[in-house]
Amino acid sequence: MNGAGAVVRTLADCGVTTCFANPGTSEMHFVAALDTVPDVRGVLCLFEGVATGAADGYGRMTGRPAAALLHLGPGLANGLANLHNARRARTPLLAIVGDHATYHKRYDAPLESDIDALAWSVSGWVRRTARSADAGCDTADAVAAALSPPGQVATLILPADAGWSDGGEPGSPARPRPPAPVLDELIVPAEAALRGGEPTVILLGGSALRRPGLDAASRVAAATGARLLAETFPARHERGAGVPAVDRVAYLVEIAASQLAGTRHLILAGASAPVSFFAYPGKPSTPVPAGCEVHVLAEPGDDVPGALMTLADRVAAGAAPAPHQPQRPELPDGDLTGESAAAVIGALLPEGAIVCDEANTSGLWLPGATAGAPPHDWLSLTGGSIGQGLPVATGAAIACPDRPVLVLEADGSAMYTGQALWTHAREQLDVTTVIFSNRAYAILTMELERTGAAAGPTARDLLNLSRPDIDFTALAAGMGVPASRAGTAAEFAVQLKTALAEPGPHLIEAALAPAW
Ligand SMILES: Cc1ncc(C[n+]2csc(CCOP(=O)(O)OP(=O)(O)O)c2C)c(N)n1
Repeated sequence: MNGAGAVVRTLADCGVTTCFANPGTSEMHFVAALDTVPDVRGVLCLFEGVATGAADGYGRMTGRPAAALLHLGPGLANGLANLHNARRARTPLLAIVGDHATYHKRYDAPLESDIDALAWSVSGWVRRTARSADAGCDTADAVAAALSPPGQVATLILPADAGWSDGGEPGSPARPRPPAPVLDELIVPAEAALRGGEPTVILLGGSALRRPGLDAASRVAAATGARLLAETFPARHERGAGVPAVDRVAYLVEIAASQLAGTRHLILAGASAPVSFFAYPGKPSTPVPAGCEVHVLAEPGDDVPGALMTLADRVAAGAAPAPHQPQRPELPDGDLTGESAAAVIGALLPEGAIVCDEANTSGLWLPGATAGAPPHDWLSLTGGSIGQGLPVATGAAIACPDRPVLVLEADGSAMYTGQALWTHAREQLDVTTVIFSNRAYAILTMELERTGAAAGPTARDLLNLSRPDIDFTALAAGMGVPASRAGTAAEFAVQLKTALAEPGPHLIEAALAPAW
């Protein structure tokens, strides 16, 4: 067995059964090894940002890493933005980056670059395999590192000769470390704050936003009067009818500050204390009010649901969680706007849907319109690096082939990694993509005002996506995804119903009336 064979065999043995790939010459032996290990499914992605975003979506939905196969430094660099989002999501993810053969590096061939430096910018673990005999063990270590709680990007750099040389041996899967149990020292201050009767908010993040954590937090809220909030951009949030509802901390720091106004105790459960996304002249960097005491109940790598359950048993012994009641909006009529589109989505969202939300300004009405829809998962733009929605949906659909995936995608963001549609078609993934076509970088028009920048017509033209208008139905059709355009709320409802009813990928361009 050569080193590449040992890597792929070890991946399969460790349960890494999907590899989102955009390979090159230095990865040819890895690619060849996929033929000998059918347990690992290779999925071709036509841009590295699709491969890394897909691995993020897969990891968020399974809790296990997928591999992203990338070509030297430039391939890794192309994938970095979505690795950044995966790092912020704390997703277990294994990046495998091919490199030149060890003896070839000193020639400084054109693709030579500092892969390690790029890798460390997003990874919690990086290793360069020295020789074929180490390839299997290094792979097993990489998988264990990716799974280290709460999850992280692990990058394995694989020189071509370590891949093609004989002497490879599969590595033994390592048992991942479990999340750390939460100590009494952390529970006691949170309990005291909750018993003190002062205004208290519990901020939920990471694994707290799954059913067991939500139920426990809801019990605490019911018994103590504490309010619950969720981090602004959760990696995966279970919500809908029957699940306790939790609003998210708002993106705009002024609104976040009003959500937290008067709070005397902020208890962090798997979340970091909230901060403003950006600094603005004259505005605070954090919405946490002065004088508010911040208590860390559980860090993201801890047993966060366990901590919440312990807390609930202490302060809410008799209390039951408060599930959100089933409730859907009426199907609207009239213009297609962000608001009416949200009502259509809320009315039609199927049970068990995985929603990949990169709707940006068009998504303002979505949380309210979908709160009482049948239970679903909501995946958001964790790191603020746009171009994640379509790739994340790719990985989520491969991870959960029996669940419908709905991508809610703003037009500007769609143009970063639109190649994902080709993979949706090739793999016949059950992904419905809605493009919110407002023909603008609308949020930046707002940010222009907020930053106080003096904007003229040249500045505004850089935030405008018309001239020409982008024809998303043509782009989708060109990549093999059936597509339609909706110009009214009623058209959108008919098209969404059809797309959700038929298996396989679909795209609907929601041509919105201009909002600004
Ligand atoms: C990788 C990356 N590049 C650039 C940006 C800056 N940026 C933030 S929002 C945005 C435009 C968003 O436009 P669109 O996706 O159409 O959503 P809209 O604001 O119109 O709702 C840009 C370019 C970013 N966040 N990430």
